[in-house]
Parts: sequence; structure tokens; C-alpha cells
Amino acid sequence: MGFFDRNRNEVIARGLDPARLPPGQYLTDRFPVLHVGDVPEYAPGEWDLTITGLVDRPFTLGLDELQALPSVTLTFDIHCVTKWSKFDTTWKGVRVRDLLDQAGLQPGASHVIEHAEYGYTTNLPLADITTDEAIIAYEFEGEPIEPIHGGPVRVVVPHLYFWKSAKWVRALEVRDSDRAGFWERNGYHMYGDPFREQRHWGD
Ligand SMILES: Nc1nc2c(c(=O)[nH]1)N[C@H]1C(S)=C(S)[C@@H](COP(=O)(O)O)O[C@H]1N2
Ligand SMILES: [Mo]
Repeated sequence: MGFFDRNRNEVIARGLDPARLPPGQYLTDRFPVLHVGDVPEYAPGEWDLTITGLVDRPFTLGLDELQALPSVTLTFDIHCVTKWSKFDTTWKGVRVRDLLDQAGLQPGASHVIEHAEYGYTTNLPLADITTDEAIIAYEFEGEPIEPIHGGPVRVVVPHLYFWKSAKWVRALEVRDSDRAGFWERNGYHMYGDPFREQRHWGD
């Protein structure tokens, strides 16, 4: 029996529902760190987030302003395209939908590009970043998000592969068409549904 089958059996033995594990993934209790480039360091007050593109009222807000908005604390499973999944991760943040509502979506808005530090970008349909679960997160497991995991603020869109959840997010750009982000230009899937195993172009 190979590693993935053994891992799936462990999931069952622990009383967890194996259906939560997408095809080709294994469960880990660790929290692997995965990104290209360096971990940015911010002076206090330096980080901010801009909502831009096809919106009526583009705006920029700082960390204090973000944390003053109505928040949600949610628990979900995350799935990295490099095949690890982690169950029951808890995040606190602000629904992306609420920020986009505040900016006022213009007719034709259909996609969003997350822009992060050092030019990292990732694209997704507007519908996927305006779900109940898609958040701009600033706490993980009750603590400020560690810099290596995207702190002070990252996107979390749990139903897509985790590369669609930009760490150190700095802008959300609303568009009327899709455009490949960093990994998407380099062969990763434009949508990235883990349960349909959409890892690469053509999957
Ligand atoms: N800014 C930025 N965000 C990023 C990445 C990156 O390289 N840069 N990598 C993505 C990938 S591939 C994954 S799996 C997750 C990893 O998040 P973690 O390091 O907190 O596990 O971040 C995503 N967000
Ligand atoms: Mo990833």
C-alpha cells in the first residue's frame, strides 16, 4: 500500500470523513510554508489594502480600519496543489464581499485579481471570492497571522487550491474578464478546484 492509501486509512481511523480529502491529496497536521520570494517586513501602519478596478468608489484601508469592520471567524479545510491538505483551520477576518460591496461593483464585474507583495498575483471569478467563506484574514487560530503565513493579512478562499489565497495581499482588482496570475501563467489551472483535481492547464 502506498503513502496516499495509508494516509487515507489514517484519516478514516481518526474518525474523520475521508470525503473531505480531495483526490490525490494527503492530510497533514503540520502547516507547511509555501511561497516564492521573501517574507515582507512591515513597519507599523505600513500595510494597507486597496480595492480597485471596476468599482464605483475605490478605496484603501489600513489594518486598524480593516479590524474595525464586522468580522467572521470560520473553520475550514485547506488544500495545496503540492498535495497537502490541512483540516479545521480557523481564521478571523472580513468577508471580501463586504469590502467589494462598500466599493460598489460596476456592471460587468466578473473576475478579481489578488495582488500581493513582490508582484504575486492570482485570479478567480468574482463569484468565488464573494462566497460566505472568502475572507481577508488577519488571525489564524486566535493569533495574528505569522509573517511566514501571510501576516499581517492574507486572503483565504478555502474551496480552491491554496495558491488562490494570496499572502501579504495589497490590492483586489475587479475586472470584466479573466487574466492569468503568477502561477496560472506558469501552468497552474485558471480555476483550481481541488475536488476536480484542477492542478494544471487542461486538467
Ligand atoms: N504572496 C504570495 N501568496 C501565496 C503564495 C506566494 O508564493 N506568494 N503561495 C501560495 C501557495 S502555492 C500556497 S499553498 C499558500 C501557502 O500558504 P502557507 O505558506 O500559509 O501554507 O500560499 C499561497 N499564497
Ligand atoms: Mo500551493
